[in-house]
Amino acid sequence: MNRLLIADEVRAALAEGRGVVALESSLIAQGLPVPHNLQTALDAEQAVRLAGAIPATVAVDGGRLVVGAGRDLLERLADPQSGAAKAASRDLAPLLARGALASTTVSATLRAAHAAGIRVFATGGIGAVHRGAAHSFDVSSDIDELATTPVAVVSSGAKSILDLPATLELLETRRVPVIGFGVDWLPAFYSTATELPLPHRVDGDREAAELIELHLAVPGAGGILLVQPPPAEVAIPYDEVEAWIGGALAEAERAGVQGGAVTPFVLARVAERSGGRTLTANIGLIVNNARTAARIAVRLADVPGSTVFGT
Ligand code: PSU
Ligand code: MN
Repeated sequence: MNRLLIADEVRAALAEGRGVVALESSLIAQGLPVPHNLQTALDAEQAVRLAGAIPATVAVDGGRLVVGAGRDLLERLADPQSGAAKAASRDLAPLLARGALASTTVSATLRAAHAAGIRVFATGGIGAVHRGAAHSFDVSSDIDELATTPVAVVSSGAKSILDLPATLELLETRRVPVIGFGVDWLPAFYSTATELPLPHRVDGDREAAELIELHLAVPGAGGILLVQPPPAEVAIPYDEVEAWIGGALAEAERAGVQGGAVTPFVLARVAERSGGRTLTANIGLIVNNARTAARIAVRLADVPGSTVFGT
């Protein structure tokens, strides 16, 4: 049985060598509140189309790994009544086996994108090393999946509710290149920059596409992470965000939240404490990352795949 269901439009675009951008769906089912979740998913898809590429939102439904969710599936994912599960890559088989409805996190979306032959993927921020991970061992599987799956991810780095210095260290250990898209410093998700320098940078879609083509051709290549700040009009100063995050993390600890529930819980509490400002920033950066990914995907479709490492 073929468990991979690629939407006709996505399949045709891939066959014609056009730009395609994979999008995750955990931000729809767990990351953002109603009604912003569905609207953001549609806006991200629209941004991809306006930039000339085809969006492929990934999810799990009816025993299939869907690449290119239709409107109906997006609506079900966005509806809390439908109780969509959160699928990281390790959950794919169990959720497929029981025909569950599930969103896909970055790790599961990476697997799906690669299986479908998609090379560019956009998200808000990857999951990474949680604060206190030295004791809790809570490190998102997104990092290990990125290390082994040859797909380019366009993001605003890792969510700043996480431990960003430790995340950069772990990305280095797992040999994931972190590339500033027009920036030299790691963005802090809701905020423009941290004081953490990035090892590499590209300027513009064309340079990004050329680097991605080359990286994916390197023998044994895994993924590559491109990072860009949120749009200036929605970015929030770092110190302000830090205060909300501190309070939200303390709440999570008091409430005994664990595992996959941690990220959605903390994101929701930070949004509350900020009076919705982090929500506006989160939405803005998701759509902006989708747009940038689409521009890069369009360029990538034009870059001659001529790199070889021959003997
Ligand atoms: N970015 C957002 N909102 C989100 C996520 C990313 O702006 O909700 C999701 C992604 O799907 C990411 C997941 O893979 O959070 C990480 O979850 P965890 O920390 O449990 O690995
Ligand atoms: Mn976790």
